[in-house]
Amino acid sequence: MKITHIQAIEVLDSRGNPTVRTFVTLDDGSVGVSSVPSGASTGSHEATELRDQDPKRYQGLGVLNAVNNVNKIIAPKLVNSQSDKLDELDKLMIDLDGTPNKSKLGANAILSVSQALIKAKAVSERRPIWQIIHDFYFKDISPAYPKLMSNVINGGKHADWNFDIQEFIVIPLRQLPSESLKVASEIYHAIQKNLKSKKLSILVGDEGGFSPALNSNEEAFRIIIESAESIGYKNRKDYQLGIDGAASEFYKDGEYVFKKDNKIISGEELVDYYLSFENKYQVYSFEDIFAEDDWINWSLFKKRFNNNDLLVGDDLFCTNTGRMMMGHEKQAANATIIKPNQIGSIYETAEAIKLAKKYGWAVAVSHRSGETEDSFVADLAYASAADFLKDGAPARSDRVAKYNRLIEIENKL
Ligand code: 2PG
Ligand code: MG
Repeated sequence: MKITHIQAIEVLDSRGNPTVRTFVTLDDGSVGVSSVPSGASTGSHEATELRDQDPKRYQGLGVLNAVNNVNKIIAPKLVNSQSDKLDELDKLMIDLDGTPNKSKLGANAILSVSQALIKAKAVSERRPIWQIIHDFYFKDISPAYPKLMSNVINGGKHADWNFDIQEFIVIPLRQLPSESLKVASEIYHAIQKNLKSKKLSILVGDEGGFSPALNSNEEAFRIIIESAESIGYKNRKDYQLGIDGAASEFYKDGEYVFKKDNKIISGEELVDYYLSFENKYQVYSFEDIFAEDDWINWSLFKKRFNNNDLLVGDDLFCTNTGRMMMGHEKQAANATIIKPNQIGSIYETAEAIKLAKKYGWAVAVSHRSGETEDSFVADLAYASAADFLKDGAPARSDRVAKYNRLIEIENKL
């Protein structure tokens, strides 16, 4: 099919900040629409999210320049091209940008087109989005349902007053998305009931998880375990626990500052602190527990922790194959987060997933804290047989959109 029209507009994300939405039209009339998400605890090695920096609009967060780059620079180049060669179209946009981190056109601009092209192809061929992604990028592997990583207690930058650790995550141990979602939702509501009974707040953070005024970071584990037990779910058998430290956010001058626990500790002491989570609460997944360039402590923890558990690089890798190669060489992790907007195109995202699989790492395709109703990552997770789909709480439309999309896929719709 020929691409006949590409148009981007500025819309809002779940935090109420501007983001890019792009419409790609093909000559049979098929339209693909896609919006890009936005992070709060962003890694410094991420591709550029182009913001206008005009203080007179949206506190400088407008994306009219990125929108303009789609409409005035990308569209004239891509319109009239064939839509089938998805990777070549992505490479064309990467070349058009010409910078190592997409700082000219913006990763938000390029990714919105990259995703909308796939969606337009899906509409045109009357096939699900995951099938287009699978057949184009992952045809050597069978699609598979990811397990869910559901962020039920929010701290760090997503609930900017409370826990230093950004996310406390429940990972249901079920095969089907519908069964996993039921476990996550039931635990989420058990936590809500438990907090209410303790006269604690049930207000939520950016990803829909609760952010109660507990006395320490660790107490969040006890709340989750106690709540889950109250409805018959036993840690390890029914679900695993995970954290996302987003530790770059509390790394200051070579030390880690835990405001909640009133302590400042070194990287080596932090290794012991996290190992105590593994022993005391059977925490299974450890994401971004050290700062994004603190390679030494990543590798130290990897040596000392139970290697059946997960040490997950997010800001550490930024969905960037170059960073992943460094991580492999340094034995710094055994799993990676995959966020398309960290790198800025689906072609490069697919390359990162393939590399992670080659290394034998677990793959967690992920949302961002600022999301939209676009559920592209659910299709990507299934198409690439990712081990996990990381999303927020099983509540709020921006988060539930991805979970519900997996349920649609499970029901072959
Ligand atoms: C993370 C994400 C998503 P943000 O750190 O993993 O949970 O947060 O999008 O703010 O980077
Ligand atoms: Mg993270």
